Amino acid sequence: MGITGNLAARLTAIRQSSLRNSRQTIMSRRLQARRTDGVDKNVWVELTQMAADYKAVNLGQGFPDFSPPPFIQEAFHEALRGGPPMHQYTRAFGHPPLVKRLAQFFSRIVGHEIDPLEDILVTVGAYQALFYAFQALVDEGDEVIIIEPFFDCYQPMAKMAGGKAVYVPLRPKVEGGTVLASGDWVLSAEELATKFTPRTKAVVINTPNNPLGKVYKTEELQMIADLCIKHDVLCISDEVYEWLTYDGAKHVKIASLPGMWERTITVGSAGKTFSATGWKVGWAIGSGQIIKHLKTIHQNSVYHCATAAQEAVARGFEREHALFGTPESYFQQLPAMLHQRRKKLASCLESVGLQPIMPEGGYFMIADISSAKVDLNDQGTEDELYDSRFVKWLIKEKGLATIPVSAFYSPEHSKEFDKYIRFCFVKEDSTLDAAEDILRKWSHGQ
Ligand code: IK2
Repeated sequence: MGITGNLAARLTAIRQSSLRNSRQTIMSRRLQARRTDGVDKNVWVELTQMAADYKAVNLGQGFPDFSPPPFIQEAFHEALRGGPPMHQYTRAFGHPPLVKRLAQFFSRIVGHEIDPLEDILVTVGAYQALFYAFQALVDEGDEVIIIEPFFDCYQPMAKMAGGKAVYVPLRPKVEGGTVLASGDWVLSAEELATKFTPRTKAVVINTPNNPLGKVYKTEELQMIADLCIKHDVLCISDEVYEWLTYDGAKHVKIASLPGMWERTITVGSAGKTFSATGWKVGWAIGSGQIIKHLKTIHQNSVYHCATAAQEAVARGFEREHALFGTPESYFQQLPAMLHQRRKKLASCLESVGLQPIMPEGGYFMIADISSAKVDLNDQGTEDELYDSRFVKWLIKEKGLATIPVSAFYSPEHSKEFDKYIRFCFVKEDSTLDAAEDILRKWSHGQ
């Protein structure tokens, strides 16, 4: 090999070595952004898969296994047949007919004239409205007060925005030795007051609550509102189950209380409203001064939600506006139907010795499993909480899927609440019958 050949070989060797080094640099670099640390586990992903793997009767995840009402299905079909505009982008912050209907519908409930273009943002489900609220409003180091038990995504969303979750639990007030209803779980005003600091940016509430079914009373909301106003703090109010209340419980919007419209982001879900969770249409409603910041996140990330689904939801609200308060309204019919299913599930649980906590609202019922005698030694990992191991046992050995209630608590408090599991009763009667069959056979030792 001549001088030129030597040089070429050396250059190739240098190039290969620098390529190897740069590959090593990439491989040794941290692949993951810190905001994803510790939020990688997700109860829905894990248990939904497990329920499918074991073909379990599914009272786990909160979705109806029956069809949405015909009028809303027809509205979607019509939207799809509505020509090119229904298949293309619409207004980024919400399809005009939908924001118009939402403003018309909710203005009378909130007692405030809602501006369809300024005060509403349509999102991909309530999940995204919540995500935007955290991203747009919470800064590095801000504190967010979360009332336990809580829909599990609030904590990772606060963390991913750089904030810190601060927890305050609803505590069961025990009378005569048993807690029988979700209304018996109460928030201590004194305890909540101690959680506010100069870094507190927002309080998150969820009424009707998932998983407990608690429907906050006006006095309870007023107490929270007074503290928000006193400390000049925002309120993120997750009200996806707003139409689902039972036994005379009344849903009240915290945004309707004096001084709260200006500081509340109310989150809603067409999925829960019209029993069509797969459509993933949701919204955030609040003062334009706040919503404009959520819009900033939206226009720089998702930009736009599916047009035809928004059109269908607009038609659904148009119908419900006309029928509001009448027996034909779906917002009357759905809770009436679910009231029966809730009673059916409660009596089944009682009959097999699992004490249910009767929910005043929502999709779910939690039940005390402390009296169930089950050998869980082979289930889950050693550090896994009792309810989580119990739920896995129930799926694998009995073919029934439920959700552990500790998943709705902070790591600090989950151990105290690991003797409850959550059942979804928004299911066909035949699904509830199949669950009852499993529970009865189990209680008879089969
Ligand atoms: N907020 C709450 C309180 C929810 O329960 C949900 C839906 N979660 O249901 C899953 C379960 O608990 O089994 C949402 C927000 C999200 O709503 P959407 O489906 O509109 O994004």
